[in-house]
Amino acid sequence: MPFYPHVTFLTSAAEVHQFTPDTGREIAFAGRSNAGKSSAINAITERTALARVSRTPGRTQLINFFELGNERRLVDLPGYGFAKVPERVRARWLELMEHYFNVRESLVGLVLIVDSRRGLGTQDSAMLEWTLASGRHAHILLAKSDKLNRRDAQRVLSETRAACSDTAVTSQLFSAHARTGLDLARDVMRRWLEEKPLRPD
Ligand SMILES: Nc1nc2c(ncn2[C@@H]2O[C@H](COP(=O)(O)OP(=O)(O)O)[C@@H](O)[C@H]2O)c(=O)[nH]1
Ligand SMILES: [Mg+2]
Repeated sequence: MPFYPHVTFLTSAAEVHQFTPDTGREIAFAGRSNAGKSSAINAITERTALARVSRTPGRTQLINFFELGNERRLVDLPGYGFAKVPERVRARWLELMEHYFNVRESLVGLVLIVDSRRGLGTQDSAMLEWTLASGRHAHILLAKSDKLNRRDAQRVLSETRAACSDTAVTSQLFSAHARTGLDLARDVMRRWLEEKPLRPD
């Protein structure tokens, strides 16, 4: 039984006016290109090709919206950090992200996908700061943890938690291929999507 049995693709947006209506709640997935974001989305939703697993990273500069049901959405943000992306594409990415974070009232939290072999990078930290500064939740998936032995996996988890110890950011090990950490990630998402607003609207 899939965790989100009714998940469907809604739309791809390159501009603010193409965003889906800003109602209900949504969780955004972000990360460096090739960090394992599409694989994580597919594993968490039990779909094989909901988010395309790309072999040419850094090409998609679109925000993809998926409906989970009951006005709850999962949002696939364009990846960053790909070295060969021209400067104007980078600037465009920044502009789109700024717009998204600034206007999107239904955005409750960010799931940040970090390759567990690389650990947190500068841009990852910037994404976290952005999220926290706007009063939203953040959770890190240390992805592809099947590539690490147990000791190294625990080390990167400890380091990540230490780096975030002054904040409310949580983190966990995750592997789409080995299918580990799926339930923990889903629990975090469920809490964010279901929790009561601070001020009832
Ligand atoms: N070993 C391993 N490889 C993974 C895992 N998740 C993704 N990958 C590989 O990493 C590459 C990038 O994955 P993708 O999901 O497209 O990353 P994205 O660019 O962040 O969306 C692909 O070759 C995937 O097969 C994982 O859990 N374990
Ligand atoms: Mg992808």
